[in-house]
Amino acid sequence: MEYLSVADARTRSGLRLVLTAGVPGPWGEAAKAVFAARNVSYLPVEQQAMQPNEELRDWTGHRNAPIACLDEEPPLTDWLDIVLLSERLGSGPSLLPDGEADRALSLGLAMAIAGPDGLGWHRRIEMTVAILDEPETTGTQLRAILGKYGVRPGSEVDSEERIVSILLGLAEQLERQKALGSSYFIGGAVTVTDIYWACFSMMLSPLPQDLNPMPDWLRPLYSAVSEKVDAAINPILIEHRDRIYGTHIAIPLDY
Ligand SMILES: N[C@@H](CCC(=O)N[C@@H](CS)C(=O)NCC(=O)O)C(=O)O
Repeated sequence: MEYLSVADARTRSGLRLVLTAGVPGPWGEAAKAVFAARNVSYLPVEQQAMQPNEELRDWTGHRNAPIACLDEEPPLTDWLDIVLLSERLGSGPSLLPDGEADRALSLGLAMAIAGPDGLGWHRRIEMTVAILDEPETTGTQLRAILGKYGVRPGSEVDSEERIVSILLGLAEQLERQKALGSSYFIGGAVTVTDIYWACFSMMLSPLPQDLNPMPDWLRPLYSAVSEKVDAAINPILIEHRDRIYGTHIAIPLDY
């Protein structure tokens, strides 16, 4: 993907979406998929993973990704704000169910996937906690960044339990839907929940290299899951995400 530099992006108007260049950051991939499904176009802007990104901070007040910057409006970093922006700007079928209870269920499950204390949050802890043991990270900026992501010695113990619980809950919901004749998380059509699960599943069981061309160092990190987590990846979850990528998200991934 071609990215604008922050300096160039600042001179442009319209929607600019800051994304971590070169890796499939799950929050960024989900934002891209949601905007695409809602026919919202944007200019991609480069963020560098785990770096200070000072120019970006100067522009938006934030250093990580994704960040959605629409004209002079305040930059949006939260997954929910990005989803609601796609609803506001986009066209075609909504990615949120009609009824309030179904809408709450859809957003609640997406929060379990992408929100604080959710699947992505805890999976990141599992993947990065070992960095704390590397002597060169002592006192560095990287250590400070990890601290903001809740990465502390021993924090991975709770993470495994939380990841398993979320995976079991997601699989239960798909089983319930299957019994009703639907292959989507809620109702009979694609919602943000389907898209967020598909994108975040890359952190546990990535699509093959030809569809998700990750750098060599990243694939083993994303793929290595504990036995307990592996046992909680019900095949219905993988069948679902393959179907969602096959139908609702552009592949091969381009980042
Ligand atoms: N602000 C986002 C979470 C964003 C996030 O955690 N981004 C991470 C993963 S894509 C990131 O930018 N990591 C690289 C970095 O921190 O430089 C939300 O609340 O939904």
